[in-house]
Amino acid sequence: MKCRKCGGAAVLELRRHNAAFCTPDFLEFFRNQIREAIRRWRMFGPDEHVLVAVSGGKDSLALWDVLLEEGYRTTGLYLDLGIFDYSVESRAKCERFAATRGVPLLVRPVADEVGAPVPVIQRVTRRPPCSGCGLSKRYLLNRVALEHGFPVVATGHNLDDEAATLFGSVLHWQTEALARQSPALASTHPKLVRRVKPLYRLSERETAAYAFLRRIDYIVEECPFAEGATSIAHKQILSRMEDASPGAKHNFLFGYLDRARAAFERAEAVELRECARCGQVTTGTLCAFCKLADQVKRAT
Ligand code: Q46
Ligand code: ZN
Repeated sequence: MKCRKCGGAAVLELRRHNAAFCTPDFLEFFRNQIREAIRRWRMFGPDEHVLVAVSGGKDSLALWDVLLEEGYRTTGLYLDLGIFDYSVESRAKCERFAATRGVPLLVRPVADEVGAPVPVIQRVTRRPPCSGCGLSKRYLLNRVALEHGFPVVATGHNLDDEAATLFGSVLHWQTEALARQSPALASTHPKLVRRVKPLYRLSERETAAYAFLRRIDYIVEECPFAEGATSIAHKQILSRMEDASPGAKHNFLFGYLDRARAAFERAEAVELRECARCGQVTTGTLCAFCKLADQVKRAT
């Protein structure tokens, strides 16, 4: 196997690109995909201070690594979900990453904000753990960014994540979710911070290879609640399709972004208000986060 760029010995084959790369050329390919994502979706400019949401996993730390290498001004944000050893270890990975590179990291425990950690939220709400967890993460990312005056939040969602989310939304024809599915969500309200996903062009396998080749120390174990989550089942289905037909995930996601998304966006324009309690953006009177915190308070 030879590197497509230099003809040297390749370390990684990328079937969907019909290419193989040596280590330096793969790293360059990876950074180029991120540059292209940032450019094409005008995610942020060189002078903007980017808040990078990090979980301690390969994707978000690889993203942070590339943004630092590219010279962006960044601060990490770790939301401590309180999920047993998984949270203890993943927090330690983020703290070590930030310390060795001398970059700032904000840490916010979800329990301080909602009133209880994710496992207790799950018991109280009797809903899948990812439901309260995902809601809290989305809400806190935005609020912390606003509080600190960051113009943009970057998350480590990759091509596999985005294709799986799209697949789930299509299966149930969740038109609101389809309208919001994008590598870059503009700020449509003064209290909504722009949200971007610079890894959306890169697969999970590619981010794993990047993290390995760059010797990034990340948490390999998944969140214990990930097992059995529907998003994992969707990822497995898409991976089977990818094996049979390399490029299937890419075509599914990119075809949607290029040809279908605009129609959903037009159809789902909603009126935004501010939550009567916390002032964050919502479509109702009280936001979903404040309702969740009320439910936790009543039960604990
Ligand atoms: S952390 Fe939270 Fe994920 Fe764990 S509980 Fe589900 S949403 S799986 S990315
Ligand atoms: Zn609220």
